Amino acid sequence: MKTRIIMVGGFLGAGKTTLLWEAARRITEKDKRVGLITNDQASALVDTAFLEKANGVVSEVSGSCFCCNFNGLTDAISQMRSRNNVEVIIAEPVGSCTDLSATLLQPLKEKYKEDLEMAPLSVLVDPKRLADILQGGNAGLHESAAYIINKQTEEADIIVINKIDLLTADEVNALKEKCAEKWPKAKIHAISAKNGDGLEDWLTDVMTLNEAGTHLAEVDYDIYAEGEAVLGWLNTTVELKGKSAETDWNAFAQNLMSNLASRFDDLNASVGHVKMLLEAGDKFVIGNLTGTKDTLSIRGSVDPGKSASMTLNARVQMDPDTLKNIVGEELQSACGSGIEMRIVELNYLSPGRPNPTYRYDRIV
Ligand SMILES: Nc1nc2c(ncn2[C@@H]2O[C@H](COP(=O)(O)OP(=O)(O)OP(=O)(O)O)[C@@H](O)[C@H]2O)c(=O)[nH]1
Ligand SMILES: [Mg+2]
Repeated sequence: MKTRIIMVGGFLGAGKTTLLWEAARRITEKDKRVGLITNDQASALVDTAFLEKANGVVSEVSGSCFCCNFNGLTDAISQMRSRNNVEVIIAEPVGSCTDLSATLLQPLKEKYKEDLEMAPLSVLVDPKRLADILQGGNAGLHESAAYIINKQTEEADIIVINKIDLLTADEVNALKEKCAEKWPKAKIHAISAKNGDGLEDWLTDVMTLNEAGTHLAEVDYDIYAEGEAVLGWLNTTVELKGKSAETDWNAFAQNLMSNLASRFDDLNASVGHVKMLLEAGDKFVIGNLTGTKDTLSIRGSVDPGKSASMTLNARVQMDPDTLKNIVGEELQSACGSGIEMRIVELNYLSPGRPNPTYRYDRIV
C-alpha cells in the first residue's frame, strides 16, 4: 500500500499546525489511518505536544529542518508506515524553510515512488502578511525573511490563504485574484483552519490530486540564509511549582505571553511566532503571538493547582542571546515570589545556512 504524503509549508504562524490538527481529525473520521510529522531546528516543540493531544500518531524530526535532514524525514515516514500502517501522513516543515519542491518533493517522488504518493505542495499564508507582500511590502519582517515568504508561494502547487474568518468576502476575493495574477502556476484555496470554512475542498484536493512539485522556485541561498539568520530561535521546557496549592496557571500564562508581547513591541522586534503550551493535570492552555501584541491569542484553561509544565517556542527577529535574556527575565517576573521554576530544557540559536541533503534542478 502506498502512503499519501501531504506537505503543508508556509511561514511561521500561518496556521500549519492548526490545519494539521483539523485535517487529521477529518481524515480519521473517514476511517483512514493518519500520521503527523512535525519539524524544528531544536527539540522541545509546542507543535508536537499540542498534536499529541489529538488521537493521531505524531512523530518529530528535530535538530534540523527536513530539507537538511532528508533521511530524518524518510526514517520518520518509514517508521510510521511499518509500525502504524498509516495511509496518510501530513508533514509540517519549519516555517522559515523554502525550496521544498526541489529539496523534498522531487527526491521523494524519485526515490520512493514504490511506497509513497505525493500530494500537491500546499503553502499556507497569513492574509495580513500576504496582503502586504502583494503590495511590495515586507510583511513587517526583514526583507530577506519576506523573500522567504515570496519563494514559498512561488513554488506552491496550492496556495492556501488561511484565517479568512478575519476577512470580508470582498477581501478574500481580492486576495485570491491578486495571488492568481502574481503566481499563475498555483491553484488557490481560501480557508479558515480555525472554523473549517473552505477546508473540505482543500482536503479533497490534497487527498486526490497527484500533481505534486509541478514547478521549482529560483532561490538565492544567500538571501534565504540571511532571512533565516535574522531570526532568534528559542525552545524551552520548564517545570513550575506553586507555593500555593491553588496557583492560578491561567493568569501565569496570560501574564507571561502578554509581557513578552510588550517587550518585543517596545523593542520594535518583529515576531515570527511565539507559542506556549502549559499543561496542568489533564488540561492545557495554549498561547500564540504571531506579530504585534494585538495578535496575542490564549486558548483553553487549566484548573488551579500546585504544579504545571510549560513548553515555549519563540522565533523573533533579534539575536538569540537577547531573546534568551528577555524570555528568562519575563519567566522570572511571571513566577514572582509565588512560583518556583526549573528549566528542563533550553535551546537558543539562530538557524545556520540551509544545506539541503538533495536539491533537484529538474522536475521528476
Ligand atoms: N483567526 C484565525 N486564526 C488562526 C487560523 N488558523 C490558525 N490560527 C491562529 O494562528 C496562530 C498560529 O497557528 P499555528 O497553527 O500554530 O501556526 P504554524 O504555521 O503552525 O506556526 P509555526 O509552527 O510557528 O510555523 C494561532 O494563534 C492559531 O490559533 C484561522 O483560520 N483563523
Ligand atoms: Mg506549527
